[in-house]
Amino acid sequence: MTQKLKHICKVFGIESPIISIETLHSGHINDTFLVTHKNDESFILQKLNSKVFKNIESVIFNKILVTNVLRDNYKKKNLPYQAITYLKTTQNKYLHQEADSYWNVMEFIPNTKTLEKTEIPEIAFEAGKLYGDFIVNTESILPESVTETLKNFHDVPFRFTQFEDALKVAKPYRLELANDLIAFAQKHKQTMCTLAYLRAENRFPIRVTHNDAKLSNILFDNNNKGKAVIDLDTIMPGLIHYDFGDSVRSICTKSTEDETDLSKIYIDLELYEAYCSGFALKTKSILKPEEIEYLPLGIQTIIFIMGLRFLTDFLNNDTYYKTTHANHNLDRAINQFTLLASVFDNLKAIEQITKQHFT
Ligand code: GN1
Ligand code: MG
Repeated sequence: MTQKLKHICKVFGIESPIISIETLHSGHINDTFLVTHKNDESFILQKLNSKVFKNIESVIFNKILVTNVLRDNYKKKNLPYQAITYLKTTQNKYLHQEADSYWNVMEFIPNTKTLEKTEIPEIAFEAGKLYGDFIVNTESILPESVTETLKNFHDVPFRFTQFEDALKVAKPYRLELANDLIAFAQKHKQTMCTLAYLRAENRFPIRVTHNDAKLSNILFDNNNKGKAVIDLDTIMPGLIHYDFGDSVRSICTKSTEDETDLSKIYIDLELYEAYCSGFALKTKSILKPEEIEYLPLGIQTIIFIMGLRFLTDFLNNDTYYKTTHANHNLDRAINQFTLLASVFDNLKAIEQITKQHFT
């Protein structure tokens, strides 16, 4: 493998001496490697999953378009962030295809780190500002100029159909294990379809959105200041609610998606207050009242979608997400539905905090 990876590096103009190539294990879909080069210069090598992303050219186009705009805006407005720099191959392309593998390479931003979870409100506040500024600074891009590379990605009716198809073919022992989760999904289906119906009625502006706006997709510097938004593979036209909600589901709980001790999985209102105030600070002036009104439903809907997708993959014998142990997807679905139940229990407080920061 290392020889193969070194060859890909060469295609992107990264010559010897390469000091090390290390696999990064955080993603559920693509394969990612950290390449350490001479002079402390490092790169991120990414092999895109072509089973998931059928239109990889457009994925790359979306990423380049957005990073270029972010870079210009950060500079123009003197914002303390950095945009990702993608490398070109010796053939002047951002994407390299070899057999059925697709590769792209980014510069690694030195002195930065990612976090899987946090207990620190200042970090949640920073994350809110960074993702808020992402939305504000991509506003100048026409949403139509960005391709919807994964159709209906955050659409509950679509995800529910996939779930129902999985129910029909699932093995009996999997159905049995997932019994309570299946009932939970069916019980909440109707409410969780609300945003999709409102979107179909054109009730919200369509924006350029990140669509995987979780904590681990932020680079923080050594002082815990937000430095860069990463993982731009799912940039598409979308609703602000899902980016906001995805951040809340990953930032405003002290546990990760893989936590199995259910007593540790709950929405932390102090972290929510901090995240919300950072996000509101940046976006308040551009958001429409109907967008603000439905932010709390955005939180619920995206957590529901994640739980449902993990559950569906479990019923389909774990073919979509990478897993490390039997029932991993089931555990993740339990985790997400537990978090959602906590959001339901704290909804009044969440609505109040949201209102307070956005008005
Ligand atoms: C996947 O691979 P990663 O971690 O960037 C998934 C997201 C989910 C996430 C769950 C293309 O993202 O939708 O939120 O796992 N991406 C795709 O953490 O399905
Ligand atoms: Mg992602």
